[in-house]
Amino acid sequence: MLIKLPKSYQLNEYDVTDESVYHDRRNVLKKLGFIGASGLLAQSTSAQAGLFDLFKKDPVKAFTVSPLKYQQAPTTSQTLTPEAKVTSYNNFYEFGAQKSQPAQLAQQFKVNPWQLTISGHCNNPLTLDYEDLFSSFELEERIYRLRCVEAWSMVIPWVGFPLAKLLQKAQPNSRAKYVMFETLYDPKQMPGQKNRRLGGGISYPYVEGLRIDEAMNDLTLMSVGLYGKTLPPQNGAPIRLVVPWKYGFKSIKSIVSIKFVEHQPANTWNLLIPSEYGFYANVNPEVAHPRWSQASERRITTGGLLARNRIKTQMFNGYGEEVAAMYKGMDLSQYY
Ligand SMILES: Nc1nc2c(c(=O)[nH]1)N[C@H]1C(S)=C(S)[C@@H](COP(=O)(O)O)O[C@H]1N2
Ligand SMILES: [Mo]
Repeated sequence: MLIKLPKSYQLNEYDVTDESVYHDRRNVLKKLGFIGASGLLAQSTSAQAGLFDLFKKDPVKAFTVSPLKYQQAPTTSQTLTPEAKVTSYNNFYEFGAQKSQPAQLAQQFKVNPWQLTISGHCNNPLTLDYEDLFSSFELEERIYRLRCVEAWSMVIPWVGFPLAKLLQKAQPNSRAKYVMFETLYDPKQMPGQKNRRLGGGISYPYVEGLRIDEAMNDLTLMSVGLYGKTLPPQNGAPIRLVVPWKYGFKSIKSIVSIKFVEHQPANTWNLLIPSEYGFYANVNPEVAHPRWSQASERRITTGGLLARNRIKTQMFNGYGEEVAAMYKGMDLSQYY
């Protein structure tokens, strides 16, 4: 029996921050004199978002990252989410189901040596070692919005290469209809894989999948870095997927296996709660999650105290021009 206890997913659309932060916030608010002992529940969402800044100081920078050589992205008018937030507010249940846990519990995670295997229905199966991840393909910067199914979002400057380049190298054959991804399984290093409660009740390894055309889309990125440096462990070092038009759970971290398969592969959140999380998981403001609306999101930026960071969610997270054609004729409320 799967235990359905991932905390962040039990909260309503305005309370998407993890519980420990929530309780801290109550205390901070009380100390600052903003509220009486029972006042916070009546306070607005925006107050909660802004106050995140107050007590969430710079994360412990114990993790080692090194600079990368890459082609810079064109400048953007979007406000980037500060690096300190990208690396301290994470979903990586292998290192704990609360947002602050991965940054703390993943610090000793060993990413070198690493092996990423590409196999299945292809003519040229291959294995990339740690160094190959950074040298086999030209690295480029991509500034993408990341929209979590929990209704928060960030704008992140990733560094990586299109997944298509790697897949082409493996030469998939006509039986390759889907691509399956797997995260490292190593309970000695990943405490959430040993402890069911810490790991949010998930059966590990974490797995994900894409249809072959989605995998080949130019937007689909294999990321090896962010903010110009290698990925910190909590963001999925040494290599993770980034699929910007889909909910964040599709963007699987710390990948060891990519496999060409004939049939739609399983994906972790769908396995855990199929009525709430599908295979496609395209960002869609019109299809509500059974327990909260997806019409808007809390954009995590610098946002000062009481700043209003709630914005409208865009279809396909704003990437419709590049991806909508792939879903022509599909009922996206059925294929959520
Ligand atoms: N292996 C693995 N990959 C994962 C997750 C996870 O728990 N385990 N969480 C997913 C979710 S829900 C989100 S929103 C993103 C978060 O990525 P970030 O922490 O780099 O922002 O990673 C995704 N990839
Ligand atoms: Mo997510």
